[in-house]
Formats: sequence, structure tokens, C-alpha cells
Amino acid sequence: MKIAQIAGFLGSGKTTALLRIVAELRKKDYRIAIVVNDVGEIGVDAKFIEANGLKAREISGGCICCQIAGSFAETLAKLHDSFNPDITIVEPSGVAIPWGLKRAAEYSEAKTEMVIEHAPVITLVDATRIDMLIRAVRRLVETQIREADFCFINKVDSATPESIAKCESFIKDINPRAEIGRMSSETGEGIALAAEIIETRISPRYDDAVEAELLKKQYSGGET
Ligand SMILES: Nc1nc2c(ncn2[C@@H]2O[C@H](COP(=O)(O)OP(=O)(O)OP(=O)(O)O)[C@@H](O)[C@H]2O)c(=O)[nH]1
Ligand SMILES: [Mg+2]
Repeated sequence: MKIAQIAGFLGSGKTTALLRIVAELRKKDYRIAIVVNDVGEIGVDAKFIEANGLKAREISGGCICCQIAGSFAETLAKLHDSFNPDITIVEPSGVAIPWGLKRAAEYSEAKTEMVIEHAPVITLVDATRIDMLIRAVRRLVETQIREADFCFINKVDSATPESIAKCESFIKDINPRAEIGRMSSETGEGIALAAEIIETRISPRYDDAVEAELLKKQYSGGET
């Protein structure tokens, strides 16, 4: 089962983008499940989603990349056994750490007969709030960018060219490896690309050594 996570700070547009990306993937007849980890209010109407032929699960009560990694793994195992999705799209909470989520997803292999494969980690960066993000939650946003394979500058329909450029240089500084795209759930820009990335590419499995390296970069404070 392939796991695709769409990371990004609170309100960065994850749910809106996820629903559009799922619609795109559904055109190709994939079996898709959605797992949403809401720390606050519920953002996705599970009944609505299921009426459209998908499976949806909500997990609350903590962050699935750390505090409740076990219930996340359990949920994935159950989804696998009952629905056997080709792709499970995960919306982590806005404060989740992508590599922690990879590790948590792999725990599910101990719970049933299944193999987890990761789609590229996609991180959304809200271009309309880039100044606030840099000012107020810089460390967290840096981590989400550093651990991404692909960063989408999101909400480009209502961001200024200056904000978009600022996002781009912020992302490049933190993670020169990451590919960068633009997204808008309003105009549909970037949605087909995100779906294609999820469909056709894979990202490495969780690796202690890689995480240690990422943490070292984060706490050395030298590179930003
Ligand atoms: N202009 C614009 N607004 C957007 C876009 N995508 C989402 N929004 C708006 O941004 C707000 C947050 O969107 P959500 O999709 O709920 O964001 P989220 O990241 O899932 O939020 P949390 O789950 O609360 O962290 C909503 O008011 C959306 O309508 C976009 O592409 N352009
Ligand atoms: Mg959401």
C-alpha cells in the first residue's frame, strides 16, 4: 500500500488540495483511502467522502507522527485488510513531522501482512501567510520543508508575486533538494502534477541515519 502524505502548517490548504488530488486520482480508478489527523475541529466530512466511493478515517486525540503513532498504524492495517486501497492519502495535523509519519506508517507492517511504500512527501507552503509563518512558527515550517521531496507554494491565486518569490527562496535555502511547484485549489494549478507525483514516484523508507542527519541540520542552526 502506498502512503502519500500532504504536509503543511495549520490552514495551509491541505484538506482542500487533498480532495482535489483525490478526484484526479479517482479518474484512473485507483482505490483510494483518506486518513485525516485532526487535532482540532474536523475538517473532512467522512460520510460525504465515503458516498463518493472512497474510504475515509479520522484520527484525533494527538499527533499521528508521535503521540498516537500506534493508532495510526492500526488504522492503516485495518484499512488494508478491509478495503485494500492502492493509495492512502494522509493529511497529518499541521504540526506533524513528515519523517515521524513515515516511521509510524511502517509500524503497520507489524500489525498485518502488508508492505508500505511511500509516495514523495508533499509539503504545502501558504504563500498568503509566508511572513507570519517565518515570524511565528519558523522552526516547524522549516522542518516540514526540510523533510519534503516536493514543496508546493500554495494559494498562488491570492498571493502577491513578492510573497510567492519569498516562499521560493525560503524553500530553496532550507531544502535545495526539494522540487518546487505552485498550487491553487481555486484555479486547479498544480493539482494534476501533485496527483502524478503521488501516482508515479516513490520516496525512501524511514531511516534512523537519515533522520539523525536531518535533526543535526535542524539544531546546528547554521544553514538558514
Ligand atoms: N485562495 C485560496 N484559498 C485556499 C486555497 N486552498 C485552501 N484555501 C482556503 O484556506 C483555508 C484553509 O484550507 P484547508 O484546506 O482547510 O487547510 P488545512 O491545511 O486542511 O487546515 P487544517 O486542517 O486546519 O490545518 C480555507 O478557508 C480554504 O478555503 C487556495 O488554493 N486558494
Ligand atoms: Mg485540514
